[in-house]
Amino acid sequence: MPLFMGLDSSTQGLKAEIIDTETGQIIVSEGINYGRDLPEYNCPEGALPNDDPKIKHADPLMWIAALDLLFSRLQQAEAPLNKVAGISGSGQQHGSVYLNSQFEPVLSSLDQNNNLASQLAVTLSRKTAPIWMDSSTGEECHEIGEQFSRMQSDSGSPPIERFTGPQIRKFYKESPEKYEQTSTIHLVSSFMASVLIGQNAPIDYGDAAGMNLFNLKTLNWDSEFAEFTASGLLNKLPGAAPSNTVAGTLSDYFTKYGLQAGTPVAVWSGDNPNSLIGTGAYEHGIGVISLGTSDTLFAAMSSPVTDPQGYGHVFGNPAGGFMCLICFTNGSLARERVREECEVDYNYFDTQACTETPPGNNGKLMLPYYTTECTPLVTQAGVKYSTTEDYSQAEKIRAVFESQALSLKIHSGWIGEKFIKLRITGGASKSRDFCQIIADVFQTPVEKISVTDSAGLGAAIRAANAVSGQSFKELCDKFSAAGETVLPNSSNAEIYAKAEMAYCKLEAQS
Ligand code: XUL
Repeated sequence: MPLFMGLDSSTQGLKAEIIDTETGQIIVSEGINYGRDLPEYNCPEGALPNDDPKIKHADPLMWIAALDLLFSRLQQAEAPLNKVAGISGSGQQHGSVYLNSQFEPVLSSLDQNNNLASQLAVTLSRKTAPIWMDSSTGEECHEIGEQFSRMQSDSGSPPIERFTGPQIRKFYKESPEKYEQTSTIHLVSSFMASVLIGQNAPIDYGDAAGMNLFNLKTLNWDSEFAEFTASGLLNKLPGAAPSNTVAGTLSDYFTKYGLQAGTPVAVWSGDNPNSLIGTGAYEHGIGVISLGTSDTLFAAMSSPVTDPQGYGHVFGNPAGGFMCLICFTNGSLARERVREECEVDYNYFDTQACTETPPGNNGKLMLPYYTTECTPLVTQAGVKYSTTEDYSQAEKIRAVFESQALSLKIHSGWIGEKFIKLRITGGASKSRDFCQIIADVFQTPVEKISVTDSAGLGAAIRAANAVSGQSFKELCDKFSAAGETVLPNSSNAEIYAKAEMAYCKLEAQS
């Protein structure tokens, strides 16, 4: 029974997926929620409270306390941990952990009678870790952008507030002494992998590309970017490695949960690169739309083209080559606000509203900026409508669906490829009407996939690939098969081509 484990250290919690690659079954799926299970860390939604809404940090000790808790729960539930033949993981992207010279010595002599958080507390040179939701580095992005006109073409993205480089520069400027005391700066992914293997683990190309420090042309750290970001930074970064690298073997500490010491641990990656694998979209031609708190669109790329507007990003594809990612902050956040404003239940919202309104919504669109938006960049929240006429409940609901679908289409145009199909995942994919609107706007078939944790599944598949050499095709055919397909209605093509132009105009006016 060849079992592999994928861990998913996300904003809200830590999950584990154990897959059996012979039967094609996910045999264990278990999770910890930080707010519910670890309230003492004061990060109910994944971030510590802060008076400045732009600052979003988390306690990195909470992430490793979750490892202890999750493994002990799995052990209690008699999960076959002793049969796990390989482990990998997924981390929320961009977040960074700052460690002093004690990190590796403490890791190599962990005491099984004590927990991870209390033993590793002394190894933090910065008590908190900025996460991807932080947008407080506008000044640093400006400075980096002024210095390097090649940042986007070489790193895959212009300087971005939540990316690790600008975050490190802010720390270096504000706390130079603590920066000096820092020996190693890890991403969430490489930090968690290091704890598992008892020594510093490398950062994979997928997650490295979300730092404004990695050069996609050389597939290594860019020494000029690093030195300008913070003096001496190159010496504080772990190595960068392909995503199928085995980073090391499981530390003896984890045998207390019934895991086997010496189990190979493949390098971890970011949640979006892992999801590319977990949704079976590792080859180009398939676009994935993941409908979550924020919505993302990602796809494997044949060559690393960049977005002229600077909203889209290029990361490493764990299966080799590159992937693009576009993140829309107002995802289910906006849909949920519209549902609440309309005072309707999910049944009406997901299945009825669109039957009462025609495709194109008689020209009624909206810019759904319930919060600030990263695609396009909108720094002041505020919803705008395309007409001053009243919107009925049903019209408002269709307006949010159609506007989000149009924005996904418009802001993915730079990728320059027509997708053969789209795969759709996440909570709102259960709305058949939203899937139909997306299929019609893109004029592309939309396949629903039922994977609940595509990042965790992708990590388990990567572990199997790295450790046992099974191909992504073989693994994804077993685990990421599509469910229902929603076909585009060609008679709506013209309506949405016109709506696309109207939406572009509305966006340009705002
Ligand atoms: C991508 C991004 C988010 C996080 C969520 O650039 O910031 O999707 O990875 O964990």
